[in-house]
Amino acid sequence: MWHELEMHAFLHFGLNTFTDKEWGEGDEDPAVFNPTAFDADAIVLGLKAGGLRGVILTAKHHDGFCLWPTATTEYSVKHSPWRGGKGDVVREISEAARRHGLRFGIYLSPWDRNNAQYGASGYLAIYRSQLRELLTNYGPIYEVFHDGANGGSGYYGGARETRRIDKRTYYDWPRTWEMVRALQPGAVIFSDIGPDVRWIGNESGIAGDPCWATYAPVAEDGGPAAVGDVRTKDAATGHRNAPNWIPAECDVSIRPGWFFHARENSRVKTPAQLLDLYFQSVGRGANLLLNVPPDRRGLINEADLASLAAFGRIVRETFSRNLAAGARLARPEPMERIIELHRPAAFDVVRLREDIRLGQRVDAFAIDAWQDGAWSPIAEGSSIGPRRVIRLNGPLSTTRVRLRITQAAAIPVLAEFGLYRLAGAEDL
Ligand code: FUL
Repeated sequence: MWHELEMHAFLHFGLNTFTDKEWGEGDEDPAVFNPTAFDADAIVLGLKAGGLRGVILTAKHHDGFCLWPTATTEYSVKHSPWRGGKGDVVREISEAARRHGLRFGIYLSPWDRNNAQYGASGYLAIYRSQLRELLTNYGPIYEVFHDGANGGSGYYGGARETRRIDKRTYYDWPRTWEMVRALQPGAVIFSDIGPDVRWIGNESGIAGDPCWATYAPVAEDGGPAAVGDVRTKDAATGHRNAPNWIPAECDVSIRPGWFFHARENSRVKTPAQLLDLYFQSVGRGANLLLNVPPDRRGLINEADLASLAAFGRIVRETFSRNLAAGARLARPEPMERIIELHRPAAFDVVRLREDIRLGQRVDAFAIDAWQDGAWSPIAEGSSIGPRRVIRLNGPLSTTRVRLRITQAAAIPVLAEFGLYRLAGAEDL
């Protein structure tokens, strides 16, 4: 299911939205959290127009401020003027997501710059209680996102000091993950090394090429990675034949920052930039986690909405019509397929998908088009996995297209060999 999402949304929202910061210190006044027109339905519908099929909310960022009325700390929306202290952003976004058919996931920062106990063992019980609240009170959760940024200076209940933790041991992740499994068996767990989904290793939205879903986490020094390691090696490409299925997620913001800053309104990524990211992430078999931060009204800003809507329309229209649908499969060999179209069709996008229930089998492939009485090569690549979407330099008109699997670990089982025409790209 997770692979089928292809694109989902990140919502960075909290005190930083109102203080114009990226990382709050943990001493900001909860009273500043006061969106004037918060509308979860409008937010979710804006994301949906962009083709995003899930939404992960920063229930708590590094500053420790909780967007739901948690019992674990006073540092939450309970002490904000918004909805008279009775508001719950997690509730409103999760319900709106369900109403509009998007999955709902949570980001809960392990680093907490507000909590007096951060750095000591007592904090772990607090972190797990927060997670428990989020995993029990808000319906099905599809992804739990554990951020790797950890430890440093902070307010820490007034201590105002620097606290360093041992990332490998402090959080005792395996126990926390057990709890996630027990409470939300359908959720995938994201962290820098998995266990279910891995970080691609950059925040620019770009996967490696190839990008294998299999991966054996390696530490930067080349040794095996331990739980809690950040910046592992080879995360962008994964490893061919590694024993674990840990597909990659590409997180990137539609703006320079993760949180909303009015000064960045003119630097929202354009539909053309989003489309490039689509091909470099989704197109290589990873998922794109696109951050769209609500503004101080509690709405997605008009600039972001416009870009998202135009991008979403291009993707939707492009893939709504497979030009190879109904074509004759002239050569249906596992290692070579030729599709014959009834009439010449112009396409500029090819989409391949493997049936990943049987694993990732293809090591290399090439695509040719029949032109002027001979086969002419138009694309080649290595990993396919959940998908490979190739954008050609320009539209190509032909009646026959050939796919050759030039290397495979086992008999390839394809779920799709589709041809598409980029829709509306002339407007970009
Ligand atoms: C990073 C954080 O430090 C950023 O603020 C943001 O939340 C990003 C998604 O992850 O590690």
